Parts: sequence; C-alpha cells; structure tokens
Amino acid sequence: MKIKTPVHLSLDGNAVLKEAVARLAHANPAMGESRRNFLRQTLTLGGLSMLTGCTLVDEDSAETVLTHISRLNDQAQAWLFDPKRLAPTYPDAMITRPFPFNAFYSESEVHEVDASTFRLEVTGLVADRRRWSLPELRAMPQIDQVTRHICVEGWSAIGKWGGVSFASFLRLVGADLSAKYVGFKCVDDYYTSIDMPTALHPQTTLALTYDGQPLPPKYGFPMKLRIPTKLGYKNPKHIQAIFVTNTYPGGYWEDQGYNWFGGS
Ligand SMILES: Nc1nc2c(c(=O)[nH]1)N[C@H]1C(S)=C(S)[C@@H](COP(=O)(O)O)O[C@H]1N2
Ligand SMILES: [Mo]
Repeated sequence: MKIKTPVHLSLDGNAVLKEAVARLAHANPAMGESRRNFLRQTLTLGGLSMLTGCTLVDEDSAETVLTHISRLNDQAQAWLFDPKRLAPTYPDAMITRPFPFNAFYSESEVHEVDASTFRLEVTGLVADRRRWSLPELRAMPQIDQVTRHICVEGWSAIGKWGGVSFASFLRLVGADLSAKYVGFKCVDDYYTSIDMPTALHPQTTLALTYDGQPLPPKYGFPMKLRIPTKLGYKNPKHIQAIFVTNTYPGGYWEDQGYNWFGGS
C-alpha cells in the first residue's frame, strides 16, 4: 500500500479521488477479506463526496475533499486494522545484509547516545511516570522477530529486532490503554505517534537489539520501536521519551503530508 500522499495536488480532482479510493481498497495484508470487500463496495466516488460533504467541481473543492479523505483514511485504516493479524516473519537466512540505513540526515551524522547516563522517559497518561535505565529494560523478558521493513521511498529489507514487548511495557507502567495515542520523541528531534491498538499489537517491540547485538547507533541506539505492521517512518529510532495522550501528536513526516496511520 503506497501511503505517501503529497499535500498539494494540482491534478484533476476525479483522478486524485479515484487514486485515493483505489489506495483505500488496495489489498492489505492485515485487512480481512470481508472488510476489504465492504470497502470496495461502499467507498465509491459518490459515496466519498457524500461522506465529505463536498461537491467535486474544481481543484479547490478537490483539495477540500482530499483533506477530508486524509482524515477518513486514518479512520478507515484504523477500522480496517486487525489487532490480531500478524505481519509475516522470515527465517534468519533471509535477513538483508547489510541492512540499509535511513534517516532525514546522512549516516555520518548519526547521533551517539551515552548508554551509562541514558534514561528513557515515560510520561502522560501512565500511573508510573518514571525514567528507565538500559539495564532495567534489558532485565525484562525479551522477544525477537525477523520481519520486513518497508520504506515509502521505495525499498524494503528484512531484519531481526529484539527487545521488550511494547504491550507488556505499557501494562507495566500502568498506561491508560483506552487512550488514543502513544507519542515518541527522539534524540535526533525526530518524532512520531501511533494508535493504541497498534501499540498493543503482539509484534510491536521496544527494540534494544538488532540481529542479536545491541542496536547499533545507525539503527537507533539505544532503542527503537519496531512495528512490523507499519511503514518505516512510523518506526522511531533513538527514542528518548514515550508519552500516552489523547491529544493528536503528529509526526516529523506526518506533519509534512505523509499518512498518519501509515500501516496495514
Ligand atoms: N529517530 C529517527 N527515527 C526514524 C527516522 C529518522 O530519521 N530518525 N527515519 C525513519 C524512516 S523514514 C525509516 S525508513 C527508518 C529507517 O530505519 P533503518 O535505519 O533501521 O533502516 O527509520 C525511521 N525512524
Ligand atoms: Mo522511510
């Protein structure tokens, strides 16, 4: 599913809307067949203009509809998300070597974090607002998986991430699991946020290792959130702070027009 959605479109409104509908109805690994069919049958162009309350007469109205669709897209994707459906896993032999690096800066500018002084901050709607050292996190039960990372820039690669189940971590800190969002602030000023059902998905991992070794700086030391059901930009590296909130936190790429749900 191609998610990268330019904010300003000077295309014919109908073509853009057709594309948006096609995108919503596109085969999606974590989407049940019945839900997909429902979407195909109900989300027609007419249905969309009814849903958004806009008539499609010119480019400006198409833009207005697109703004609505962007929101509708998040809601539709959240509704289509199956919290139990697992992303595919792969044998170790299929791990991509070397695994690609990507960030909004070049590899020579990767941030170095001092492991001994590092503390992960956990704030917002949680009972236990405290800071966690790396040894404390490493002492918790660890899981690992080999999954495919998909970047909207047009590449994908298979890697192995290990760490703490994020659902277990959220329960441990007494997070309000009925809250809407979990937000992340990173050491490199990157930020993103995810919906609570994705945070609680069984494969979502607070990753401390890559391929059995402490997460290297380029892959996000001291930790990243590995979400195999979501696109690369929804997987924050170098996490400094985690917060639980009902206020939409946005994200570095999301605020520039990338789809917020960004996943399947
Ligand atoms: N802190 C931080 N996290 C980030 C990014 C970033 O620039 N900074 N880039 C995102 C994007 S777009 C991708 S594709 C992946 C790349 O992760 P990798 O270096 O492990 O391949 O990190 C994501 N998380
Ligand atoms: Mo990416």
